[in-house]
Formats: sequence, structure tokens, C-alpha cells
Amino acid sequence: MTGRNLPPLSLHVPEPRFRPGDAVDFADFDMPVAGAVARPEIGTAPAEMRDHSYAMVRVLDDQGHAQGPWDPRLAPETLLKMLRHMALVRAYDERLYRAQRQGKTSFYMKCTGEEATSIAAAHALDYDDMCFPSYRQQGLLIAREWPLVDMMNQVFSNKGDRLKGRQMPIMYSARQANFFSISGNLATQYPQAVGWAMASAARGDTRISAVWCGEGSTAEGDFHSALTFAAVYRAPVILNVINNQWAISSFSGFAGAEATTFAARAVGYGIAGLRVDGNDALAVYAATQWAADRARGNHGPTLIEHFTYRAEGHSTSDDPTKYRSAEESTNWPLGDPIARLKQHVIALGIWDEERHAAMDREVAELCKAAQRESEALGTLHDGLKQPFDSMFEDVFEEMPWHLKEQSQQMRDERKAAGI
Ligand SMILES: Cc1ncc(C[n+]2csc(CCOP(=O)(O)OP(=O)(O)O)c2C)c(N)n1
Ligand SMILES: [Mg+2]
Repeated sequence: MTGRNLPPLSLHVPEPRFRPGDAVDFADFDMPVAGAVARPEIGTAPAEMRDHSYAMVRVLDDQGHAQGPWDPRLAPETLLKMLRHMALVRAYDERLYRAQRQGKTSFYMKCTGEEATSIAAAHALDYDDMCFPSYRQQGLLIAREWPLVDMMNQVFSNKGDRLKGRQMPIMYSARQANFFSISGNLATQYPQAVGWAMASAARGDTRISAVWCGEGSTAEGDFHSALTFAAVYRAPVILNVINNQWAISSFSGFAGAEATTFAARAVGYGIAGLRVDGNDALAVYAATQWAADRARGNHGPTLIEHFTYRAEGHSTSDDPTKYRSAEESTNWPLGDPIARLKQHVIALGIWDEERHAAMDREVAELCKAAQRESEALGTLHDGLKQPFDSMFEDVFEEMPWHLKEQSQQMRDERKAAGI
């Protein structure tokens, strides 16, 4: 303590608005009007786009009609395909969540409520655009029609798991789908995606990359160094931040949401920023398409904040009833992404309740059949599926002497122990 006559310093510690049991009222949520935000030319300088980091691009209005300059005017087949992929990812999540509760896998993560942020983005990208996902972008693989059985094999770490049980369940890797291996270390994919985009440009290629992280992960240093490189070299990359309001049990305020938007991170770096309603598949599609065109035209990166809500637990290891009000999810002012796209296609006269119910049954059956096929190759219930020796393989092209020695020691010890 110094003797100076000054008030003591204090820290501001953010507190979420609602805790378990609280009544949730979003009446003061300033609902952005659908169709109200201008759509800039793709080559617009970041300095002229500041307002876009604080506004919110919305296309679908409350009646399910598409409004304004961001309406991507998609063909009926595309709209219905996006709807089906969103329903499929929800059905897939439901099945694997139950499989985890039955002890068939140790871990699972759902993306309930956030389906549009992956599915609509994947539809707006080209197949050969390289995706650097976080652990909640299973929708990218579903939209790229990657086999469900292969995904489930990874979750069950069974005999069919191409990753040989070395990755945590759900940390997929699918090179042929241009889907980079998921890492549990938050935000590491950001510098990787920017580096990949820089390499693509340096080689004179035409492919771009896209990367996703949660709002909590923007507090990682990797996020900021990636943005510096992206801005300096105008890397052809789309930087997605999925603001689902929560990072396990700490709310978005701990990553800076009380002070500004996550899209506004772009402003400080001189990057184009867009903030979109992440529960509006058409807004996500339109923003992604805009950012992809911008990157392909050598106009540089775009940071897109997808404003959404994590409707369920962070993972199967989490219990959100301990830290947030259950009413948040049911009262979320931006609704449910599937219900909103469904309302849109019904309003267009190309869909109806009967077809929707039939589609839900069909995707549930598809997941059930895939699960049966995958479970035939094993689940967590029946122990290890990969030979013990395989833990030493695939790290070096040629196994170095010390690993050979260690694997021999393991074999000797197992033999001595009678295993
Ligand atoms: C570097 C690092 N720090 C902490 C963790 C533990 N962790 C795993 S997920 C998570 C929350 C991330 O929240 P957010 O980025 O908002 O993504 P969300 O889960 O909401 O999709 C944390 C802290 C980790 N995996 N890696
Ligand atoms: Mg989050």
C-alpha cells in the first residue's frame, strides 16, 4: 500500500445476465431488421466497411420471406438440399449423443442450434476450398456428403477408424473432403488456415481456405497472430467466428463481448468484417459467398461473426443447467435455424409439413442404418480395436531407432506379463 490519497483500483469481472432458475427476457434485444444492411461491392476497402462489424446481416424475416440485397436467390433444389443437410446433422448428433450415453463412445459434441453456420457455409464454398474446422463443424462433412459410417467409425474408435483411435472422438480428418484434421487445442487451426491460404496464393493456385473457431477461442494468441498475417498479406481466407454465446461454462463476456462485437476484431486489423445472423441459413450463405468472391478476386480476407446460440451442452462432459438458465435456449430471439429455413421453403410453396416430417424420418433411418454398420466394427464396449504396436507407427516415414527400441521393450514387457 502506498500512502497516496487515491481510490483503490478494482477489476471488472463480467457476469452473465441469467443464471440457473432465472427468468429470461430478451425484450431489450435490439432485433436487426431483415434486409436492412447494405451489400458492399466485393472489393470495398475494409475502412469503408466498419459499420458492417456492428450491424447484423439478416435475410429471413419473421414470416420466413427473404429480404434485401443479401438475399442469395438460391434455386429451390439448393434450399431443400441445405434443409436436408441441416436435418441430417441434427439427426446424426441425436444418435451419437445417445450412443455416448449408452457407453459406446467416451465423448460427443453436438452443434444443435448452430447447424446453419456450417451447412450454409459449405454450400456457398467450392468443394476444393480447404476447410479448417473446430470441433463443432461436423456440418461441413455432412454437407460435403462424407460417409456417415466413416464419421461414426472415428467416434467409436473402431476397426474402421482410419485415424486408428489416436484422435479424440469427433476430431475427424478427411483429406479428400478438403477437411483439415480437427485439433482439440483451441484456435491452432487459425494460423494453419491463413498459412495454407498464403501458400495457395504464393503458388498462384486458385483455391481459398476457410476457418472456424468459437467466440471463446478468439481470446487465444493464435487467433490474433493469424489475423495479423491475413491482413498483411491479404491472404485468401474466410475467418469465421461462431459466437454461440458460451465457451463451456464461461459466457462470451470473458472473450470481450461486453466491450464490442467479435466482428469488430476485424476493424483493428484492417480486415473486412461482417456480422451475420447465424441462425439464418440465407444470411450465412450470402456472407460466405461474398467473402469467397472477395478472396478469389485477391481483395483479401473477411472475418465473419456468426451470431448464434449453443442450444445444448458444450459436450457430453458438460451440464449447462449448472451455470445458465434453461430459458435462454427456448427464448433465443433469433429462433432455430432449421425451423426458419423450413418456414421459408413452405412460404415459397416448395415444401410442406408432410414432406418435412417424412424427411425427418428418412434422415433418422439413415443414421440408424449407418450406426448399425459402424457398430459391427466395434464400439468402446469391446475394448481396443487397433494392434498395440500401431501406437509407434505413422509418425515418421521410417521408424527411428529409439521408437524401435521402445516398441520392442513394450512387446517384451507384455510377453513377460502374459498379455
Ligand atoms: C488452448 C486450449 N485452452 C483450453 C481448452 C479447453 N476448452 C475446450 S473447449 C473450450 C471452450 C471453447 O469455447 P468457444 O471457443 O466459444 O467454442 P464453443 O465450444 O462454444 O463452440 C475450452 C476452454 C482447449 N481445448 N484448448
Ligand atoms: Mg462459444
